[in-house]
Amino acid sequence: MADPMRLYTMPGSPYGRRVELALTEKGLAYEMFPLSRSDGDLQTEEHLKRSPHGRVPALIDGDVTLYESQVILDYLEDRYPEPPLMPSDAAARAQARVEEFEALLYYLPVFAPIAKLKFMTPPEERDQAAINAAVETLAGEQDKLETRVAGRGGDYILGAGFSRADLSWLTTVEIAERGGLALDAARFPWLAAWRARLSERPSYEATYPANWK
Ligand SMILES: N[C@@H](CCC(=O)N[C@@H](CS)C(=O)NCC(=O)O)C(=O)O
Repeated sequence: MADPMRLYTMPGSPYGRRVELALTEKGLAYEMFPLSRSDGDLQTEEHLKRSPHGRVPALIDGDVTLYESQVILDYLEDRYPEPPLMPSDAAARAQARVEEFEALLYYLPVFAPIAKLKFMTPPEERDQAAINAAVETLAGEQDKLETRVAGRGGDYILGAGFSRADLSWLTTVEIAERGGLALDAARFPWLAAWRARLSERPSYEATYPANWK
């Protein structure tokens, strides 16, 4: 039997957790290797060989070593197509990627200042007014997501079917919540109901970061 895959990530990383969710949804065996920025794990010679920019996630599958979460997800879909996490129709597949890019290229950069102000700053040095302002800016981005996906009238990000777009947005809105943007049903009713639905999938509990419990 092949060795389990090896996933190097930081607990809670939205990039790493979307890969963990995909591995779990596909029923693939993997071992987790949690890394710590503050312990210097991202800059070791060993990790830089796996991920030359000193980031997570990185995945090793036999003799294949990959970094960049989007590339890893594409590899998993190509190499282990069942069960599929992408729609079969070309237009719907493109739409799934648009949603992934919305999360990666448009939403997460708006979240980045919050990560810096909150997760990378000691509590006594945190500027709460700046955090509040950044959270409100992010809430504006999340309003756009709420309107777009609720407008599709389905249970999932693309509308009717569960897909990789759900994994990417789930990990993204949940890291935002850790940063202070509550997934409040009054402001984000569709997203709050969707998160409750996804949290009933076995993959949710299996990949929920231990340090968030
Ligand atoms: N484009 C990369 C982004 C990965 C990324 O930025 N990961 C963060 C963790 S959430 C990281 O490793 N940051 C390096 C650091 O914190 O020093 C991907 O999708 O894999």
